[in-house]
Amino acid sequence: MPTKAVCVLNGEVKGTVFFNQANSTSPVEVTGEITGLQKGLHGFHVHEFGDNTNGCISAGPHFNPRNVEHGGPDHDIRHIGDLGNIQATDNGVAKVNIKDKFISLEGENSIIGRTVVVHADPDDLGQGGHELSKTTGNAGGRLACGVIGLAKI
Ligand SMILES: [Cu+2]
Ligand SMILES: [Zn+2]
Repeated sequence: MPTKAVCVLNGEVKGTVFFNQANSTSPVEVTGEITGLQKGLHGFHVHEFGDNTNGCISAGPHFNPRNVEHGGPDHDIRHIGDLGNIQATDNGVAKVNIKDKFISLEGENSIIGRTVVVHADPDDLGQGGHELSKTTGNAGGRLACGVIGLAKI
């Protein structure tokens, strides 16, 4: 049974992201568009809590049920929520087109009810040598966020 989810991002930038998983062991396809960004790379993560009471900061740290260091989406050692970067073009639009094997829409790695955050700066994928590289990728402020919810199939 496929599962679908959606996240509407609000803040200094805006966007909508869709999640689609064909079955519980399939990768999750993440698609969508974010607008109003500065040109370049922006960290793009699933954070632990579906809580926006004090803005995006209430979403807490990266979703990390395995309790390991931050990494890039292609790394074996990474937070479940580490989806890497999205890239905005000259017009400030970033198209999202990710296929990820770590996140899920069900089970222990489920991202339903958690928060997508788009950051001001690039995620260094754990390799920047900054004191924050191994926890956040040093991706800077939280430009927009939204809670991931189930969508109609
Ligand atoms: Cu983040
Ligand atoms: Zn992380």
